Amino acid sequence: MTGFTPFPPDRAAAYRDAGYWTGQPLDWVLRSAAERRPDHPAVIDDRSRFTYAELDRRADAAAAGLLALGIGDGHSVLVQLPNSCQFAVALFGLLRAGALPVMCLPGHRDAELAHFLEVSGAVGIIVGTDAGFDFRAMAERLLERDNALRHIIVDGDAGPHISWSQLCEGDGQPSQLRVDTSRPALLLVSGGTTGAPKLIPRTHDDYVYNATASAQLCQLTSTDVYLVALPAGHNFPLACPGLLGAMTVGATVVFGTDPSPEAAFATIARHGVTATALVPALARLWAQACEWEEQRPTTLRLLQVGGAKLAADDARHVRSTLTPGLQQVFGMAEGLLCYTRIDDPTEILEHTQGRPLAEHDELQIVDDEGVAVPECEPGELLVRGPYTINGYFRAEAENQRSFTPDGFYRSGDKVRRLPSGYLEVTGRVKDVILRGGETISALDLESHLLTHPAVSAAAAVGLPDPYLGEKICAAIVFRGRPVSLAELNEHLDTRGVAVHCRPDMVAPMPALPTTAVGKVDKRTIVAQLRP
Ligand code: OOB
Repeated sequence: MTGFTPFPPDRAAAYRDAGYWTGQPLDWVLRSAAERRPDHPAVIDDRSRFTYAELDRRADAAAAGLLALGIGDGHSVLVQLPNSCQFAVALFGLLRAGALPVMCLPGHRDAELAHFLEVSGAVGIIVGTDAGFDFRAMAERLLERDNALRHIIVDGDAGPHISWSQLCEGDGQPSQLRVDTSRPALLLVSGGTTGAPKLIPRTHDDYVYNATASAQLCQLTSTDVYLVALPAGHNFPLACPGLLGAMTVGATVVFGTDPSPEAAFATIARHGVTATALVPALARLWAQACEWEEQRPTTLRLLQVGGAKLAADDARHVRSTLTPGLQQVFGMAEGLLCYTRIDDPTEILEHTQGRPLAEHDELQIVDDEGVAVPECEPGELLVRGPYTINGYFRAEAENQRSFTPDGFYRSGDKVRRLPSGYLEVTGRVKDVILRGGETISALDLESHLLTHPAVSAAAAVGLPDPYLGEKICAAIVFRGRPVSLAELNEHLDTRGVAVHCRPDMVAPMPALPTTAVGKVDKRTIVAQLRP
């Protein structure tokens, strides 16, 4: 496979010797659960529920259907399905056909998908039909472009295209594939809010480890019920431990399609959900909703929050309203996962973003010159390890920038390592505002703004200014009546925020624009506010 950077042989051997990589293909996660607990509920959505044996059989049927179409053996296929049992059928069906699923999110649109098609050379796309957007029409537009796309497969009304449910109808048994587990099992898409999204090849070996070790760390067991609240194709709900991790222990996975507190709380109550993963904006909303929703989550024992920085005040609020079992997760589709541990003290749970999953995760925290910074000092996080990629898929120029010569991934995240070994994320290397010769950390300012009782969400961005270079704009969602710039700055004054770090303007917004997984999308904010 061209454009895939494998792990170097010496490190691969070390990870095998140390027991991280077991040589199991990713679809084994389902096969082995089906052997151990055939009659246990595996996946549930609003329309259906399958036991492990049923899901296993359906994945086989899907694989046979895909192979009959000529899709298999290294072919890439874009998967853009809503959270549903069919998401799981499609993922395992593709794996068993020997195809390479590209995990798109329902929020992706023409520009992103066209890019994924071009880079992956995908021959097929599997889309759904609900969710208030015409995914089928988008797939048709993509088919007309110059790419390798040949098959549009639709779960729902397929029109002239291939019906997913018909494709899955047979009872064919695909022949047992011999898989090289050091090769990619699937392609994730990068969550970056800057530049074109990149494709991230995750190998069978590293992703099986990712899911299995995460489930172990979170102490998941077969009695757990995991709710997929974020888009299922994102690494966090997919494998940290998410859907795949839940399967490694034979737990039950519930697919939610509406993460609003009202809908999600009802789903949690109906199915006795014990664990889920959210981005901070949703966790904050769920915690606030406990004030007005009658039905609150009572069964949740593990609430993972990650994808962006969770403010300490929000962490405390989440723990007091939703569950004391808050877990902060600092992760990336490229690999590295940091988790707080279940029995960590309050200080760690509320003020840090966890520590690495694996003993063999190698972290460096460096300054602009690439020199290691002293403990507790912020610097850029570089990482390599048993489940961190060694290069983006078919992105030579990007790889030159994003990886050091000895194979460390430059995360672009600014962190400090505390004496406890835990990390605190202090911002993005590039998420700074350059105002009149000063460098202002956007994350820092946002965390101060969020402490004002009238501020529901905040994003600090730099806007061009003829005198200052950039001026500081605070895009803010207010609870009720907007607060003036003067009043906000008074509040920042009482918190001891330096004068040059205070906003020059406030832009009230009904909601902050978000990326496909629900993180604040600053590029769009700047585009909206630029004069
Ligand atoms: C997760 O993955 P991605 O690929 O969508 O985004 C990764 C980036 C990180 O590089 C970092 O900038 C940011 O998202 N991030 C956080 C964070 N968790 C992720 N920033 C501050 N605090 C955190 N806790 O977002 C992701 C993947 C797996 C598990 C969890 C999150």
